[in-house]
Amino acid sequence: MFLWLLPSDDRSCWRRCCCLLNYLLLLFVLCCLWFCIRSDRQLLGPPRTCRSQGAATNFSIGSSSLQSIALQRMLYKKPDALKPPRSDICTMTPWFAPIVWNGTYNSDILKAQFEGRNIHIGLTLFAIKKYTVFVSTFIDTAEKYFMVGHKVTYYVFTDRVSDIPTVELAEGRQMVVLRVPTYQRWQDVTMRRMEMLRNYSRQRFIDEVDYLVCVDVDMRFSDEVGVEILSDLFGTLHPGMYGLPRESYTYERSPQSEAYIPLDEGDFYYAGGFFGGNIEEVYKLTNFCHNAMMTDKAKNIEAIWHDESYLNKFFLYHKPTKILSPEYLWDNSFGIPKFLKRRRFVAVPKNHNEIRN
Ligand code: 4GW
Ligand code: MN
Repeated sequence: MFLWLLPSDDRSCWRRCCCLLNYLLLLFVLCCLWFCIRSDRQLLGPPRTCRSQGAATNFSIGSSSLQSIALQRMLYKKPDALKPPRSDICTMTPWFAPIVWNGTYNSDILKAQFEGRNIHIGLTLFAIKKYTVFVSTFIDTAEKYFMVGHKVTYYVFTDRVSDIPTVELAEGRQMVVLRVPTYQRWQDVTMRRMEMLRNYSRQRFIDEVDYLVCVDVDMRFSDEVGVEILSDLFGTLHPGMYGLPRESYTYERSPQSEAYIPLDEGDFYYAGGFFGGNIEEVYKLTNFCHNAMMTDKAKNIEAIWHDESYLNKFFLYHKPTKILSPEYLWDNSFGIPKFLKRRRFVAVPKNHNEIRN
């Protein structure tokens, strides 16, 4: 309003000055804006998109994505940092792989962790020659206890496709029967499982399932086996050898064999009848075992406990990330020791003469 007090020449001069100032201000704001956008790009690398979904925000940076999650309240018994849940058994290896025993984990917490991941588990079993008689009990009991509520595919390897019974399966579960060759020698029947698992891992399992669980067929499930067993690579303590000193483990002791383990080495004795993990790890395991067997075969040697000996060699130098206690592979002929709170997967007694001839 003071402009009106000035002479008219001076007034138009002031107007021009104000106009110029406005232009400069606009230029300054544009410069700032450009600078902000540029520095933001340099900090984050490739272009960034941000989607807002209520409370959750997802960022895609290049090919990876960062997600925010909704937190869920849960009520359960508090863990005690100064008191282990059980003191009668060992629950952790020196390489920090948990040993899974009843009473050491909370399955509600584990279930919540797996919820929404929609995992698919492959359970492999071999029923060659007369071992087809074990299939129906195996599947019936697995339907009741094995990974209930999860997607499961039973892969049944057999040379007698027509002997495999059709079993009614729960929703989300299916059976795939795979015809495989048989071998004359029984040692080859058990050992060649490694080769077939290796081949199918790279041909098929890698595209179909997230985890593989590879077990003996002469077994029945008699209690829950769930996501607590899952890990990148897991093995199981042999029910006959968990408490022994390493020198008495029945490892292969001949230095000529690929399965050789010296007397001063060894952590545990793992059972050949229950191992697994993700497909990459199961591939490494089965590929190693098969190749080691072939190397020995070329030298006309075979490890003392066949596939189990090569499995033990592999686990010694490529340690499992989780270990299952003998709850997961028990044989009632060993009695029922006090520490064994559950028997989840138990050997079906077999008439050796009848079944193996
Ligand atoms: C001796 O005559 C035999 S036959 C030893 C094993 C045989 C065998 C094993 C067989 O004829 N058919 C067969 O399918 N298998 C598979 O190998 C089957 O999945 C079985 O569970 C697995 C290991 O053999 P196994 O259960 O008899 O071994 P152990 O007694 O040590 O659990
Ligand atoms: Mn068996």
